[in-house]
Amino acid sequence: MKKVLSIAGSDPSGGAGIQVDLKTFTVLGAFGMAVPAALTMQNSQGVSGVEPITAKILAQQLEALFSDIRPDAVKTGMLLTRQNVDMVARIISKYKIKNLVIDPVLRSSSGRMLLQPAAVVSLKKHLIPCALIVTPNIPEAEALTGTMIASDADMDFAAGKILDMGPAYVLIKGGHKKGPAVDTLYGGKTVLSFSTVRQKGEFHGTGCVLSSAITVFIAQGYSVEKAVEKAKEHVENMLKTAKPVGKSRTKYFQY
Ligand code: PXL
Repeated sequence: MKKVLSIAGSDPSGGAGIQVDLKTFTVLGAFGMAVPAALTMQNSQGVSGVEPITAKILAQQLEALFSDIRPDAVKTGMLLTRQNVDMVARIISKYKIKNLVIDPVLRSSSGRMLLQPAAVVSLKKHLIPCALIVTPNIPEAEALTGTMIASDADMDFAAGKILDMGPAYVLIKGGHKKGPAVDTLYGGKTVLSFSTVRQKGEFHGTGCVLSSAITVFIAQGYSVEKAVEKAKEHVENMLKTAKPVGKSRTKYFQY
């Protein structure tokens, strides 16, 4: 049995954050664990509030877990504060967690800030160096590197800057660009592009599901390249059956 952990925000509507991470872990055959680093108040119409879990309580949750159970892979999502980013980095280093997937969540689709600006520096300096793979979308890659990404050359340049921070791989998700959705994986022997047909509609939690699926496949022993390929397949399948759950047209993954 492979054990995987999500350290991320709570989305009570069940479409993103630790709730959807656990659903993804379960459906892909892993034993899922979850530590909330922040709470969100939200429904299908958007995020109306965010509240951090204190770094002290975050540390107590992680220490209780890691002193007993060793996860095969860990992902981080919404961490909200600099203190939480630093605490996660400290504990991940202390327990020598190697299979770390970082989804550098900055904002919700509705535009709400999910990582405080002061935390971006800590993410780059302390947490990203511990990662096996970081999975930014284009706005996140721009924020991490302080560069604009308008062309393929811009994306290559930004990927190089993120790899310089120390992770083994970076997957830049092209969904925020016009045209076909192409995700590009840097860090292996060759640059790999994963292109998918763009699905109609607005979706909630796509990034969370992708990074969770990558985490499971890495725990199961797949190479990063294969884990990304299989995770992309999973997301593509889930997009086909996604449905609105509330008053907005935003679609949620149906597990
Ligand atoms: O998809 C980004 C995201 C991550 N984590 C939590 C969220 C959201 C978006 O709303 O609520 C908890």
